[in-house]
Amino acid sequence: MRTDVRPRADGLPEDFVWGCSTAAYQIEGSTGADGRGTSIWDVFSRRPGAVLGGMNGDLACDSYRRWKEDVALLRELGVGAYRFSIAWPRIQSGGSGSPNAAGLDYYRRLADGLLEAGIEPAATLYHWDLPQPLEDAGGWPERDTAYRFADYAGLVLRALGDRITTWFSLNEPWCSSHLGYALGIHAPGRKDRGAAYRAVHHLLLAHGLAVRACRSAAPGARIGIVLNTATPRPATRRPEDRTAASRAADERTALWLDPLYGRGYPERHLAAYPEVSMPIEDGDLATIAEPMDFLGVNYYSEEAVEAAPVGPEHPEGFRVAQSWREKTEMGWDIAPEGLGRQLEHIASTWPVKALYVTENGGAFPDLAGPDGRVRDRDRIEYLRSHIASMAGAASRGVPVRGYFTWSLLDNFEWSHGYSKRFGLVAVDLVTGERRPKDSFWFYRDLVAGFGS
Ligand code: GCO
Repeated sequence: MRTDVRPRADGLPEDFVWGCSTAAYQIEGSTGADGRGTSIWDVFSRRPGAVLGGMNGDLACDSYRRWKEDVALLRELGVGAYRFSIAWPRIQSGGSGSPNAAGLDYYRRLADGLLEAGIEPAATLYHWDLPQPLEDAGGWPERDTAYRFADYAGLVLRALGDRITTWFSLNEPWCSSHLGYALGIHAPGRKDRGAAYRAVHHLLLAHGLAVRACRSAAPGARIGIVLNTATPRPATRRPEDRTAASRAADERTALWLDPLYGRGYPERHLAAYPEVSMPIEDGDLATIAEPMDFLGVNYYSEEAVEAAPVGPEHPEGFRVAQSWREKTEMGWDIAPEGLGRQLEHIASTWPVKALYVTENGGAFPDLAGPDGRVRDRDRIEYLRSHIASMAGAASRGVPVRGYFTWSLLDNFEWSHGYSKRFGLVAVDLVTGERRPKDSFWFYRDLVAGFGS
């Protein structure tokens, strides 16, 4: 841990960064504007039954046109950074070839607007919106997709690396591989575990190639990856539940962090699933383990798992166990102590130089009163308790350097459409009007109190 940082009473370093996170497909809208190509989410969201109510991101929060309003909200919050994602189809409409100038210009304007407001732009290169032509050519299970991503990353870093100096290669690659290719509940909606594990490898390879691209195209920038790690506990002491928990933890954590930190894939996990194999070629593991500047961790909940009969619903042989705990609107247990536990587990198991909590937040009912005000006390308590848990881990030596809440705005929550609201700010889907909730003012005061 850096010793030059004076730990504060709350354990967080003086230069701790507070921020908010969003993602392109979830907030931008304008999916047909200015040369943007089609992504797998544009296609998947139109598949009958894929998304609640047949909703999609065509309009979303209209942030492509209203980005100045979003920057003004961030400025009012007083945050030090804003994590957004760059839509690959805006930069290369078909996923390869020369860049779309209008797409680069949009992100240049957004970055400049943030910098003028004293807010650091922090960009995610891939937040799930793969250009559809690349999926038509096989998608992440195909090695070539990793090379296409490397070209895209190099192009963006060369164009924007002077304005944006904090980069995240991928957001939650587990969601891309397992939800997109094994369980089929996210785009592209395939159910093929073999394809999912080929996707695991090519996503990690893509990340490593992007780190190399960053070192050459934007030498002054920093880059990491964002993972939704999890270390579920066994529901009972039964041996089968303990095995289930270790398999679930490996799938969500070691399967990713072991290769990223030069340890190769966890043999225990691959031995548990002999039907899948990793298409490793010479040099791949070294590429994947290219040193990162930091690790982003998304945390929402901590669950217990139990053994489940292997089948279409539970191909891995485990499932989340029922629990008595209070839950968010997503049905996820509210377990603030799990955040500190997760951060300490990661910091004590892998040689992580610096950690950011890149997403943390909760979906709640958010009923507006007759005055239109959303008194989201439940979200305030969720944020307060999780931030306290994170600060506790920091006071015990975990090198956590920043916290980004999910999310600035209510937005398109993937297969749930717009039915689940995570924002500090409510968005009227007809008028586009942004209305800060009580949690917005809570977060503003918390940031002001900590400094940012
Ligand atoms: C994710 C994504 C976000 C989600 C958020 C709430 O990590 O899943 O980054 O796009 O909206 O996590 O589910």
